[in-house]
Amino acid sequence: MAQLPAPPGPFRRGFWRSPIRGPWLTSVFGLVLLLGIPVLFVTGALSYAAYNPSLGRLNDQTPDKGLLGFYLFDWPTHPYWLYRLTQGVHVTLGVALVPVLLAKLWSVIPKLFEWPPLRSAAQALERLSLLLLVGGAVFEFITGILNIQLHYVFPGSFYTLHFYGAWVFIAAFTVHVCLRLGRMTKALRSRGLLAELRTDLAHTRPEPPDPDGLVPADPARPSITRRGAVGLVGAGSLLLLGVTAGQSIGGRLRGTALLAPHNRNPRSGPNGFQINKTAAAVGITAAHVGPDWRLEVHGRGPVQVLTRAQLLAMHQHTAALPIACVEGWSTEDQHWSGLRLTDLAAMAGLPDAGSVLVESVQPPGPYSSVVLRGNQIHDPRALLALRVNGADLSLDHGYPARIIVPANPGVNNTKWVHRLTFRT
Ligand SMILES: Nc1nc2c(c(=O)[nH]1)N[C@H]1C(S)=C(S)[C@@H](COP(=O)(O)O)O[C@H]1N2
Ligand SMILES: [Mo]
Repeated sequence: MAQLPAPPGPFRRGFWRSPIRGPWLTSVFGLVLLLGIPVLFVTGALSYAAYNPSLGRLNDQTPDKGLLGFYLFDWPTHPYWLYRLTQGVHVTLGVALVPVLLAKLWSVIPKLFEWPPLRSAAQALERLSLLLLVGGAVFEFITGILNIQLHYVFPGSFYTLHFYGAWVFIAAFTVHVCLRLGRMTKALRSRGLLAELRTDLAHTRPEPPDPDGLVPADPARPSITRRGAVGLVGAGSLLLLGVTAGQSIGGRLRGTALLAPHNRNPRSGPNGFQINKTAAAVGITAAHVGPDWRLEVHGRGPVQVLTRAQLLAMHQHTAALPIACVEGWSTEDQHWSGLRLTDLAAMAGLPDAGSVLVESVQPPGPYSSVVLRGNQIHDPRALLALRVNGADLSLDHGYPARIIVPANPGVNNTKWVHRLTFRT
């Protein structure tokens, strides 16, 4: 078959001239991703499980997940900091891996312009899998970062996009690893890391030609060493780590989380910890939560309707629990007090309640209501909180009453609650 000559520009091998591009450098970045991406995938899958998606549409924005939900399990309430840890790792690691991902893509870019584009059925299949791999990676990183930076640019649809994207990506990633692991280990063995870190610019030479065509046919003079390239990417990752991790670790480090939207305690005082959505932002007015506010408790038997004063007159319980948001930030433990959900279930005539529908006064929409599971109701630290750190809840933290449950994703700790419906 006659072969068309490659069009000028990036499709010609002579276009890509970086002398450090080659299997070794690609494999160094590849190895870091090989270690990091499974952690991202597992913590992400856990984050999804933490929403209790099997409890129905209110919790789950991905009702058609089908087989992809095979691994779901009842999200535990122990240890109480579990979601703070898994989601903090997910977000921090995801942000820190961005420079590595970009470097890896840079290192293999000549492959994108392979010519001829379709040589054989096998090669076409391989290119399709690479498209899913690269597309999947870029898609997951972009949707994740948009979500943490812009607070739910796609309310409702983020989970769906990020969840399906994750499965496509991890499938392509697994295929890629199976196909390339051998080549990667060989490439890593071809040069010693320490020797490479000691090589200066004058001694930086291209790798021997490789079957993938990463090594340039017509190398330019080096302008950076491999040590420089690895160091630059590593420094970029460390910098991102340094300006992100504080939002999850908290304490003195909180102020270092310059990249995080919630890097600072908004105020001092008992209610001076992170606020996700303010009352004003979701349309809560004084009328919703003024003296006419009542808590309705539904279950078996007559509906209980209670004022805040009546709730405060009941036996109060306390729990020290953080708020941990899907965006990756979390608070220190706050000291909440209020009524145990398990006591409210008993009051509703369902002491063995298997789930509870929590509804807020917020106009229906994302995060205005949620369903919690039996293990969350019956944990003695699971509260309908009325006060925090010794003061009444502020309006922005959910006054008159909010949910706080150990290890629960922040988004399921509904604020401004006005109705609880317990079910068997
Ligand atoms: N009714 C209602 N409750 C809500 C939200 C909301 O938008 N509406 N946001 C949730 C989210 S995403 C988080 S992270 C926590 C944050 O609680 P905080 O603002 O008190 O820190 O509240 C949750 N409760
Ligand atoms: Mo959140």
